Amino acid sequence: MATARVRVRTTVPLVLLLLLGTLLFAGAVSSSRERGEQQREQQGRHEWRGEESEEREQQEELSRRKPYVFGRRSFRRAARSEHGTIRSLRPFHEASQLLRGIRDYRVTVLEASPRAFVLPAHTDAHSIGYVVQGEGVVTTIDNGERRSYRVREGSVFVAPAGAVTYLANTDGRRKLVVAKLLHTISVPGHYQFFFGAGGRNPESIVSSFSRTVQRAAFKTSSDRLQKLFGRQDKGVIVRASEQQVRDLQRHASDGGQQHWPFGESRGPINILDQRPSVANRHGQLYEADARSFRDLAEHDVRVSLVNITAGSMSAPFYNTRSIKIAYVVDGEGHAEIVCPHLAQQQQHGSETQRQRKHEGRRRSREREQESQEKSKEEEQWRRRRQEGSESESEEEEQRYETIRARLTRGTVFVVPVGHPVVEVASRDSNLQIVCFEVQAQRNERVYLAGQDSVLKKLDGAAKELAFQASQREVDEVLRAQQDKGFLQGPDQEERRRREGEEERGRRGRREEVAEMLLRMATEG
Ligand SMILES: [Cu+2]
Repeated sequence: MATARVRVRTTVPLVLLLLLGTLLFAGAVSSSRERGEQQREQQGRHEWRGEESEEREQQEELSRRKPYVFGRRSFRRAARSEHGTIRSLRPFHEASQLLRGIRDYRVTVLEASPRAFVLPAHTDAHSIGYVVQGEGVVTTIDNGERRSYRVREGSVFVAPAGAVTYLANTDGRRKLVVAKLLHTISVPGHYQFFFGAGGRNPESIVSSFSRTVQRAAFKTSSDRLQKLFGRQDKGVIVRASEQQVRDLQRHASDGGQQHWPFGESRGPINILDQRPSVANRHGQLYEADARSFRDLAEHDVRVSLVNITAGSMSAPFYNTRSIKIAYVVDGEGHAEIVCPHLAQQQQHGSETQRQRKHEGRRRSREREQESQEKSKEEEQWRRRRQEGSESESEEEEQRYETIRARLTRGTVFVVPVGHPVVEVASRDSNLQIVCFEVQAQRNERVYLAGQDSVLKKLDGAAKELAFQASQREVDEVLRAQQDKGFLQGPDQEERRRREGEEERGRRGRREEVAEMLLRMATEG
């Protein structure tokens, strides 16, 4: 437990910075990303790129099998300069139909080099940032007021749509990494960056007006305007001098959520400074929502950090209302997500195959016809499902498919409403995940195992009927697990036995801890 804590503390400032950087970066990146996408589209029209389409097919196949899991390769670069990148996950609803419910949200990650500065911009989306690593200063101009805040690993900050925002990595040696959730409010699932201050790269929105309008608006000659808005060409992320970083820091505060709800307080909070809402030797859960963090109130989003001790796991649970969008901050492990949709799709798939056989081979016709057929099949299938219980149909059993996702730093996974999930840390490292839960209000985490398992709360008779077993038998099983929230992981038991059997010369737990601490210290 001590190890877990230490690890979290060291990673959190970094995380905050990262988040911030990401937030800023994401804005900047987006516009160039969209441009890149357009270019790619145009290229595609001119030349056939076999490799790309193969890769796309592979990705599509993967997203069919694991629609809730996105590896590092699922990100596109939205902006890049010598001093940092902004990467962006493509819109969820484009990745899978099953993710339509979060089509308004996007995930971006900003990585800013030491002393990098992300240019001032506004976006047509709200953004909620979590600093994964490093430290920096975030500034927003909102309602005519400029506010600057210091952020570090664990900081959560909100930049409302339209507010001019900029960010600097204030550390001279470490990267700043920020993971951001963007809430799009204009074009669902798409966001754009708008640079006012700037020059040629990124292009300034100001210099995009006609010359005559610019002259009239600024009451200045075209020459002087061109000089001012035609110079900067180093991209969205540039490098600041030490002096400039000091200047940016001068008016920055730490954010003052400690007065909430008694006074007006704004600015980021550090989630790792909060008391964990669940904590034991197997893990801790830190949370920020509208109650603890005013800025989140209007977004209906909860941000949490889960730290699972090496070899431990979260208790299986589901969310009653929230859709969880998770980003792996550090460590390794895996998640299991139980999904009825995929099982239904599979049944559907085998059903239509059978149907095709009966219908004979009419398959080599034109595409259009094929898709018409498909939708006909789909409709037949749907109708049959609706009739379901009346006609004896073989496919009416409720079944689930388990999606197993390998988790490493940078993996994103989504857990839809009601879907049970478990997260397991590898034996070698703590697993840290930042979660953005949308539709947070009145959401409840319901545990399926552990001391506060919902199954324990069933009526005695309901237990007997549901399990076809005596109440005592049922209770015996349900009471065996005494921990709650975080539990011992699947491998630990076995490992402990093995450790006991093996000789003393072997690496002990204590040495592992020391090694981990050392790694933490040197990684920074
Ligand atoms: Cu599902």
